[in-house]
Amino acid sequence: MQTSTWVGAIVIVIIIVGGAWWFMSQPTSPTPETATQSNTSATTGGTSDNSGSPSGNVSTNVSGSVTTGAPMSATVTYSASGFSPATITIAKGGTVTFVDQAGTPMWVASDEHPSHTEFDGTSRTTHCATGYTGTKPFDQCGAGQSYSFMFSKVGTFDYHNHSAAQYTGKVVVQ
Ligand SMILES: [Cu+2]
Repeated sequence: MQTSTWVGAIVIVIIIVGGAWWFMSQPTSPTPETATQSNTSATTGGTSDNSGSPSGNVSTNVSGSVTTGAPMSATVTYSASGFSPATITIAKGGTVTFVDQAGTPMWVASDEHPSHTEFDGTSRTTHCATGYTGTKPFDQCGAGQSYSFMFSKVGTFDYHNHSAAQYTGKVVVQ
């Protein structure tokens, strides 16, 4: 009984393996058609994906912002290669935080170097003076690890590192 059971099992395995081999080898000629069909459907799928992705981007933009699409806060890092990103866009009323990761002095200040008058017309010697009571300047007025400034007016504002003025950047306020 055991021997006939083993024989039966072996026969079944042979049938399965043989059937599998036949099944695997059989579609060899129909495969190109299948591949062509799947390519066509893949292209169709890609087209529908493309038409679908813009709406996905739109919904991302809508959910990511309320008015202009620019964020209310952003971070710029200062490294050995300078400010990154070199141009940052922020919404009016938003705050940009500059972080020194270079290990060398960072003094963020509005152009032009060395007067720093471009942002609001006041010079560094005026708006960095002790006891200055005017509008808060876009000027760190000294080197530091981190500097945050809230941009309350729309425009494009160039800045530099006053401690190493060859390193520059730009804040776009929308
Ligand atoms: Cu300067």
